[in-house]
Amino acid sequence: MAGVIIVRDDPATTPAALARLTERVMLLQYVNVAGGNVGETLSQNDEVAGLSGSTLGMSPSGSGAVYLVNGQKNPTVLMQPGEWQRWRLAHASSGVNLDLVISPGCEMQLIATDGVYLTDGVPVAVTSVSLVPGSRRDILVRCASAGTFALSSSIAKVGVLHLFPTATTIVTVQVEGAPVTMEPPTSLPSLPSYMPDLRNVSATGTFVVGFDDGLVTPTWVFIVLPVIFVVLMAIHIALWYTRMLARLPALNCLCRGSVKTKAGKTQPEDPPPQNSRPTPTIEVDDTKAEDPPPQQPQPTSPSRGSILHWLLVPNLLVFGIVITVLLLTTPTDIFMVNGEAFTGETAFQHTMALGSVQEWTVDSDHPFHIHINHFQLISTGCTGDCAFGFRSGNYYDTIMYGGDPPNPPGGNSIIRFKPADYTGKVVMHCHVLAHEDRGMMAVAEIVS
Ligand SMILES: [Cu+2]
Repeated sequence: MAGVIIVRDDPATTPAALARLTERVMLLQYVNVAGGNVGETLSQNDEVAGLSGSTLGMSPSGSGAVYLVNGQKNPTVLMQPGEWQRWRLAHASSGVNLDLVISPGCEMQLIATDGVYLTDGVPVAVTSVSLVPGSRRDILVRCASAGTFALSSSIAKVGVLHLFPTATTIVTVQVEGAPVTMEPPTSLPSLPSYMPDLRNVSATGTFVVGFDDGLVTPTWVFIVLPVIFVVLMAIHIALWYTRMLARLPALNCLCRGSVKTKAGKTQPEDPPPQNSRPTPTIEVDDTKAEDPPPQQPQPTSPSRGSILHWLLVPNLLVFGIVITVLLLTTPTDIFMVNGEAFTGETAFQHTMALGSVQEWTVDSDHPFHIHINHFQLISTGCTGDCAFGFRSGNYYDTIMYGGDPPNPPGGNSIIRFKPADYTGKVVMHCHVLAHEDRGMMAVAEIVS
């Protein structure tokens, strides 16, 4: 379940050309009626876990993945030819990126990112609008002439993490009626005072955010394994000293002693252990297949050394099986921030002072999201435009993939922000729900 909260602009400071636009609020939700996320299993991403097996009346081809807009599949938006509308897009996906394009004949301008107008105060013409999990984008849209157009998911960036992989119409745009002549807004409301332009401001606090994941064996395994080994050896030694195995003489005879054949061949044997008793020699006639069976050895007293040796084999075998099973079955995929899976809300990884200028270096392979304070993107790590459209200078609360292709993956973003008036805990995390819930979350603290 998801919804949208709109914080309205102050009418006194909103440009008239912006205020008069017809608004469309579009809550975009990824749903996979076949179960699971793009490239993931249902257990890793269970947006519709409770609906597994149901198609909700939808029968999409392929993966079964669809986008719903305000709960509808491919709704129709009405516009007049030449009309500019303001669309507020909110991406309520827990783990899939979406790249939107519009049909030729229509155009889009970006005016706000994650609820904040562009820092430079002017709309920017864009050919696509990319949304990572949790992104919000406000865009201006116009189609010049009557007809049916489409806002569609693009597959141009397939290969970028978790992109919705199907070229699908998300919204049908029906343009009809009397043409209108409109000019788009040329200016945007100023940002609030707590979102200053920090591009040329020196930082007074720094922090590095690194995202990692990998298979980790739980600590208890490394405690249990030596305990099991000690127990096995204790049983082994106890049995030996109490001579319980003296009741199993046959076993002893099978493992010790030489076997000499009538043909003079001597079967391989292990060297006798030290302090062991003399071992019996068994005469075996192997010259004829029909020869009578060899004389059965007489029960003898077991050798302590040989029993110890014999018991070591099953002991080590059991221990080897236990090690193998535990090491193969217990590791889980742990997601971490700076090498630590989330351990608690007071395990602060960073402390910052109210009013300081924070400069963070953020590993942008995962969608980094932080609560309380939006941040200004200072540097993306991309050569040219990032594949997901992130631009330095704008404010965001979620960014990802500063190292978009064709740049090398693993690029870092530089962000700055100024904690303004809130003191206390601040949560930061990967905005892929399945990663966050498996530990990719951390807390920082703002102090006065
Ligand atoms: Cu992640």
